[in-house]
Amino acid sequence: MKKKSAEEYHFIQIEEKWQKKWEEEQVFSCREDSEKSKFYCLEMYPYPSGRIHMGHVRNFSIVDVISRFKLMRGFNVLHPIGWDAFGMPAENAAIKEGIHPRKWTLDNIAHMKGQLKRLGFSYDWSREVATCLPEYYKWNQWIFLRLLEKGLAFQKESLVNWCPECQTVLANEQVIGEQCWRCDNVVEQKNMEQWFLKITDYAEELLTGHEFLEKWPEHVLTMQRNWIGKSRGAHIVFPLVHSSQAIEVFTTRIDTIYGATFMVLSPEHPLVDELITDSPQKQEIKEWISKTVLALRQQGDPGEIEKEGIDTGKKAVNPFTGEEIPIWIANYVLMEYGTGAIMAVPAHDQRDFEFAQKYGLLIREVIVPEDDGSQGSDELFTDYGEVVNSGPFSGKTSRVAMEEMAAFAEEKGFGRASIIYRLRDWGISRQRYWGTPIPVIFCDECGVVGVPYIDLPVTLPPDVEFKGEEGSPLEQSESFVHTQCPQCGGPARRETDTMDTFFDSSWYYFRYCSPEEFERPFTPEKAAYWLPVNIYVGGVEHAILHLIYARFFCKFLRDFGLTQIDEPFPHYLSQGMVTKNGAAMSKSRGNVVDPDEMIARFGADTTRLFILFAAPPEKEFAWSEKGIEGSFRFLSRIWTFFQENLDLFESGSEASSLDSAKPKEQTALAVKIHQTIKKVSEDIEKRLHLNTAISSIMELFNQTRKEHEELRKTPEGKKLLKEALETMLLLLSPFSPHICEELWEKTGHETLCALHPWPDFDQELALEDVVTIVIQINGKIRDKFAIERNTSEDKVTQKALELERIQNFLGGKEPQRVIYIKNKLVNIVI
Ligand code: ANZ
Ligand code: ZN
Repeated sequence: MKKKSAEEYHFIQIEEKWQKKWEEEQVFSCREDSEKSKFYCLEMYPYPSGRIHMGHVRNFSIVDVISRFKLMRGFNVLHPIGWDAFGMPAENAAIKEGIHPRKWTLDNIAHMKGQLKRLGFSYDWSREVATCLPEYYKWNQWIFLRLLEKGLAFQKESLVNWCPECQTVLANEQVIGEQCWRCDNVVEQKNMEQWFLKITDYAEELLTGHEFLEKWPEHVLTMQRNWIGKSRGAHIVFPLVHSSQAIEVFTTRIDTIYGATFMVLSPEHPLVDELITDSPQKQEIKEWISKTVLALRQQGDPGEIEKEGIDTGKKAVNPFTGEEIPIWIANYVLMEYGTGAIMAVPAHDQRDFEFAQKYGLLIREVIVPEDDGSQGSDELFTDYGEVVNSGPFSGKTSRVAMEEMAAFAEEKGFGRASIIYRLRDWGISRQRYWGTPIPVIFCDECGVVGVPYIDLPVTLPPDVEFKGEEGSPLEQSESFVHTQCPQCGGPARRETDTMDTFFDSSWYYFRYCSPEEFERPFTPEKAAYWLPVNIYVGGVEHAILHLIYARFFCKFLRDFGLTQIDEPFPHYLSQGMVTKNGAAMSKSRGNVVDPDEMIARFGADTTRLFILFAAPPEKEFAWSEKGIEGSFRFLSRIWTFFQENLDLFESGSEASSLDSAKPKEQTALAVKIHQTIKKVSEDIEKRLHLNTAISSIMELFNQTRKEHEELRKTPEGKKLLKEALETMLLLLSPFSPHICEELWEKTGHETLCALHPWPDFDQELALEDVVTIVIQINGKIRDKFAIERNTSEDKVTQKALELERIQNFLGGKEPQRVIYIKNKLVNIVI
């Protein structure tokens, strides 16, 4: 048989051709359809920095495979994309290069959009959002006003981290060491009125909601749990001696209160001023405090700094012992946690112990190990145990004492059992231009007035200069700042702070459900159809903040009656890093691989295939030149092999193998085909092991190549060969969609491969280790079937007797005897 000379693999033309076709035919646009099951695939939308990087390619390729697979599986798939388009880099670029942030951002989006299109991702582009456009950020403002009405947005004076270089307030997590996360400049402290969202109202639900997040990586749940930081304990009030004031503390160990021999206040505690007001060392103490506050603020982890303190000279009364104990100020007590004051128990708390030793303070033991007698270790006993030296509570266990002491305090009116959280309210004010203006007006007469809904959006004024000097550029815009009070009509000022961009990303997945909605942030009915997101994929760097904020948004939007779901992302996959030469790809290391270059050299199909093949999604992925060449060779071989076998599909040859009922021919290749379908389906669907899915497609290809000469000799063989080839295209198409479309077309299909139903596998053929059982009746072969090796005799004979052909031969007669030869033969004697 004459083979055609192979046409070359011109991936550039092929990829362009199919991208155009998918777009023209709007193959991936979707709309609600109650008849169909929906599947919402989501990746973390990118920041339009200017160029797509390999981390994006990896993230988006993973989601694209799932999305295309689900589409072929018959789901109504929503796979949207958009841009996290506000933020500092745009403004910094404006300062440095004199380009307006809007132009810089939109140009970047246009460029990156082209890159995404060249990668052939199956987005519904009609749903694209960019958060920097008024049609999006109008709804940030709308949501903010709702929060304001409900008391969930409020203003508070607070010390903030201030980056003098970026001219903005930074969240604590944006301060790394003492430096700004973006520009590495040393961060300073500033006191300012800031807007906060009351996320702490949802602290408990954010914890209990973990119950519904079974499909989240355990380490991410742990990070969130620690971030929320729930502690059970008690609040206890210690009255001051010679004053009617009192200090309230939070403790998790009220059972140790008889050992509380001094108290410690945070240097920022509001009582400090009053306590030292008549102290002879007042000046000295004040200086020490301001020095310490600064050092504390600049230090990432206060656990690491040397403990230092100063005596106020004042005393408080331990309400349990009646004892007067000294009040100190120290750097290891934080104002942001609990009440900013502690009762110090140096015998049972490591920090208090170190402090007491350093300053010669009283140490009194009040807890001993329960199973005593054992090693009288020198180490501090910080565990629960038996309470001693504690008046009426002596002899009780810690647990019992904790309950009884809290009850006693409550009865006497100086305390109560309580729960606190480490989670703080979310400061959203940023002194920047390139963000959503907070829709609030300040009026001397009326105070803080929300902008009326009909006046939304409050748009960013174009008349600003970006000089990078002190203050927000918005403050410099006269047209923006000066306005009328919506209540009294008098002259008023606009808020010039803009919102943290995490606000934008907390609900964009709602907006995708109805990007055209113009009366509300999204259409509740549409959101009800699409949400929750079925799978969310993104980097672990967003595991705490973004995911907690998004969960918080979902919960209050539910309480506002806009959605019914409690959790937006029941399944979250955190994809691993992309590295090269052992380090994360980064410009500063100079080990960045440019996706555009790879697309130009090898094609999008190869780039996608390689990035998915070399590691499972959640693991680190190491870039290698050899690796991508290997993936290219694989696709080239597939290309060539199809060219050599196209004659099988020419007119006159039989119709597609997939369209006709398949004979369950027992050959190694038939088994391999069905095993591969099973493996690839389950690897994608159940385990997300995209890498092993690809390797099994490669195995199928290799086996097909090995057997094809032989198969071409018979009509049945040809048919099987065709089945193998077509199956391969269908299985490979979520990974490398363009080449598959091209070959699908070349093999005579008129519909798109991307829309073809995913192949089903034959249960019997797909069994892992299969044997063929021959059935004889009175010594003559009558039928055969496949079954898993070492299936029990009962099952095998039962199955044999049930086969239609055998039933026909038996004609209703009971067999006299059934003989089974293991894994080979069933002989029925009649
Ligand atoms: C007395 C005591 C005795 C404590 C003892 C511990 C052990 P978690 O578990 O993290 O909630 N604490 C309270 N507020 C503080 C603050 N603002 N800065 C620093 N430390 C603070 O820790 C609660 C414990 O941390 C509290 O219980 C308090 O010390 C301390 F044997 O009170 B404990
Ligand atoms: Zn007014």
